[in-house]
Amino acid sequence: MDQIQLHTNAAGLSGEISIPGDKSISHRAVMFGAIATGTTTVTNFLPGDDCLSTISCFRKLGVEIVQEDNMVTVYGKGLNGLNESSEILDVGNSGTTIRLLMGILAGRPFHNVLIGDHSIGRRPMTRVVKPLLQMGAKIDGKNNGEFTPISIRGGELTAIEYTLPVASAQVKSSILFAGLQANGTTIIHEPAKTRDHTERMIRQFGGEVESNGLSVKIQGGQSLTASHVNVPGDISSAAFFMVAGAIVPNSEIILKNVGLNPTRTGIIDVMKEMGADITILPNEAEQYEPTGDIIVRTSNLVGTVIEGELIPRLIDEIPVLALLATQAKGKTIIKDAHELKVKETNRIDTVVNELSKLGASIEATEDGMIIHGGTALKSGEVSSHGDHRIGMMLAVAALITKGEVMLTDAEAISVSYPKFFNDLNNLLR
Ligand code: SPQ
Repeated sequence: MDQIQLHTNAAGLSGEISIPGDKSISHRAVMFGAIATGTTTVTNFLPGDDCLSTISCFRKLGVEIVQEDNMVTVYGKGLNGLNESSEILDVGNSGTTIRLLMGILAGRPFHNVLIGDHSIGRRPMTRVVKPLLQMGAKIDGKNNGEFTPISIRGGELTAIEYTLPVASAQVKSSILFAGLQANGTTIIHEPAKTRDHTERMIRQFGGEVESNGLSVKIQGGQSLTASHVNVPGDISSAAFFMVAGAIVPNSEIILKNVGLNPTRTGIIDVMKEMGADITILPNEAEQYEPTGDIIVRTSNLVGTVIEGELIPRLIDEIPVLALLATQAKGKTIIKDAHELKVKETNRIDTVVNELSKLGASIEATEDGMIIHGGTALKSGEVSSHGDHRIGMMLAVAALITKGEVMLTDAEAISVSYPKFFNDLNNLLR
């Protein structure tokens, strides 16, 4: 609950930073390493609290994992190498850990209990529990399996064909992990394309998965082989500096080694549409995940509409895009983003409330928000409410305010970007 004073009235940002490893890919590298046979090495791993929760859970399931800062070695013994944990598995603040882990445990013939922090305790689990029950796992939890604690007894699974009710990479990935262990071919249909890191990593670890438009097909009974994963920088972390570079006067910054997987680059498309001065320099090397450098300069921005199939491609960037919109000419409308209500906080309400405290003209709608741009932000006391992305968005907002801005619960930022303030300080002119 500590309160810190944020840097305000920045004279400009300049220089370059290397963006830390992608959170989604870091989780998956540990998970695939744990269920593959052999020694998996991970470089540029993100040592954020969420990914450390994933490591801790797999250690409790009997997997030897050595982690030193951003280097990880996972000594996988295959799916059969996992054991029942003698302790409760605590996923901390991480939705990705609990939902993907449930897919893995659904096919393991033993019992485990999963818990998390206060925020995890209010995030919906039925979206994962329902298909896994259909496949044959035994799962229960508070409110008929909607909330933690979740108890899971895995076993023999049968493949299903399943249409996701919401566009969610976590639900898709959870079913893919279960499908890997099921009898038959599992087919998943998505309402809109979500991040495909799980599919790419199945192939990287020697497995087969077929992607065809909005459908994904996986054959059960496959075993995976250890690999080396060099994690690209996280575009969701780069997003804070992309927006900072565009709105802080007198700025020009270079963000090195950013993941440019097309299922994640919605923020680049929207910022370009809003008139941001952004240059992308793709890396040539052929990799499982495309990467590149991003150059951003202070920009004249105009409002836009963010909706539809774009939403899953930038879902985690909406808080910082809302801030960007406060500095654009005209109105920005964000819709079709109901999913924001079930993230670490209700990100529609927290963004609207916290940015309003700094003088933004922003209103919540049923499935998003409307932002009237061109407002100068003012001093105030704000809170992350324990949500890392809200904390970083507010730290970027402070850069363009004249008076004092105090932030409560800044420590939440270590969930996805432990060195955020170091990198920000390095860019300040
Ligand atoms: O892991 P967690 O807590 O769910 O993290 C968030 C985030 O902001 O970092 C969401 F709150 O990212 C999710 C993302 O929103 C990570 C993710 C993944 O790695 O598969 C997918 C998205 O969630 P979803 O529910 O749309 O599948």
